[in-house]
Amino acid sequence: MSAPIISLESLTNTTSSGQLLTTAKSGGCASSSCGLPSRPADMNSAIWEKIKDHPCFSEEAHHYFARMHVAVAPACNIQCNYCNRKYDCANESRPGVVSEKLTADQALRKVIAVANEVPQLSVLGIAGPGDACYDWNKTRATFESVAREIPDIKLCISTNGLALPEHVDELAEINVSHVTITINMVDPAVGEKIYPWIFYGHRRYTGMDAAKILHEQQMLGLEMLTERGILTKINSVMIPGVNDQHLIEVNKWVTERGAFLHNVMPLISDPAHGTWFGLTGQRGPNAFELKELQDRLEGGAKLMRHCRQCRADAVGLLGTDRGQEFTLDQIPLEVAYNGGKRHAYREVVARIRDDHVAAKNQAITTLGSLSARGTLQVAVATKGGGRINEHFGHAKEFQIYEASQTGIKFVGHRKVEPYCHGGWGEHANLVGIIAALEGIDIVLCARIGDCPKNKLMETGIRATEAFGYDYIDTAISALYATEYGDDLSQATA
Ligand code: CLF
Ligand code: SF4
Repeated sequence: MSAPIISLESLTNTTSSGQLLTTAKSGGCASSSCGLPSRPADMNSAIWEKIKDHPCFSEEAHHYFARMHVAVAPACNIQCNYCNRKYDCANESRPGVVSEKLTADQALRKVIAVANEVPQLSVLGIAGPGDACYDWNKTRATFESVAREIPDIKLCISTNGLALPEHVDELAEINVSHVTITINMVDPAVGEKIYPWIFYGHRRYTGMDAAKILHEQQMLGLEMLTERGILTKINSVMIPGVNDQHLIEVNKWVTERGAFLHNVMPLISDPAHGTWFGLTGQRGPNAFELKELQDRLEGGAKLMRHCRQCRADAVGLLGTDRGQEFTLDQIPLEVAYNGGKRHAYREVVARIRDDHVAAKNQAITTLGSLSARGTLQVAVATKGGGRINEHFGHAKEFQIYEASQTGIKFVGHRKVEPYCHGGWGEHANLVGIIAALEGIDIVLCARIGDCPKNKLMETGIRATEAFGYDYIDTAISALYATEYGDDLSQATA
């Protein structure tokens, strides 16, 4: 493969917009020259405008754009059996995490500080640490003040849905364009196993009554959002033996009511988190069970498979949380917005994005031209930009792709502890990485040493840096063609 046209580092580590633009101009295939729009052929332009820079609502956009959360909404009106109130809302966040709670003014300072430093920033989300609709005044005040300072940032919330209907009109009025509702059931008999109580209309409900009210509010809220053209994502926590089979029914209900995306998340159940499910031994699904269910749900609302179960104060590209760089104590009391880096970055992305899509289309054409059948499971180390641009030893996660003659599908990610520690390899972490890569045929990365490469090979997992900095799809299609046509050892030597 050819040398990289553009690297993510050149986009995000340079400080002057001039440098950014020079980098883009030096690229090989200019966006317009490919003659292909980055908008998918089966998507209308109004939807595309809404998702093209939202990293959660578009898998393609998550290679380029970042979200940040501000933890301004601590209060919650329900109890989920997978939640411990000492931690953030587990409907949208990795359980067991505590975020720095902010006032609306503090949140504004933080958003400006991040927007000045993180050019990929495109979305501000409020995902707790409680419920964004129940703790409405803080949510609204935050969105209004941020929108005044940074008008082009997209506004996004996550809610359990109970208080959603009463705020839908206000959400539309203040231009909240994306809403996530966590819907784990459409049958109150299932719901009462997940929700011990809710607080609604100034009183507490339990059992079937609680689950029935929650269900009705969630469906009403979803329908109201659809009517107003606000894009919706449904999060469902997959709880084996409780709602795993039932999520097929949930998928049907939400698809009928206009949900754009369905994100099935694995229950993370650790006794140390002190949740009801954690303490009573309720297990979460493994990666294979999750994928099997996701595959069965294909055909309804689009499926999200790239969720990272973020923190309620997450910052950055999905999978690379920079939140610790922007704690309140590191942000000046007075901070003014400067959109220079963000605008320069967007210009660069606009130029390279169609090139990326053209590469994807070429990869699909290559696969479609093969007569062979079979699948290839590929793990990729990447920092973003759709390229293989991370060293094996630095990777905190691997993106997983499944290649077949019909195309290349992103099927998820697997988190790992990085192998490399200041120049030397940590054997225990390599053992964990090998376990996390179970079922993978080949690992693609920018660099890998002989030691980890040989250890992987001993367990039947090949690894190569031969495609370093290439587009992921281009590399995988070439590998697949070699695997099912010629000799893969040529590619991995
Ligand atoms: Fe945040 Fe959620 Fe908006 Fe995204 S996260 S409120 S939709 S901006 Fe995204 Fe994070 Fe998954 Fe959420 S990866 S947990 S889906
Ligand atoms: Fe916890 Fe979120 Fe459920 Fe409230 S909605 S109980 S914060 S997981």
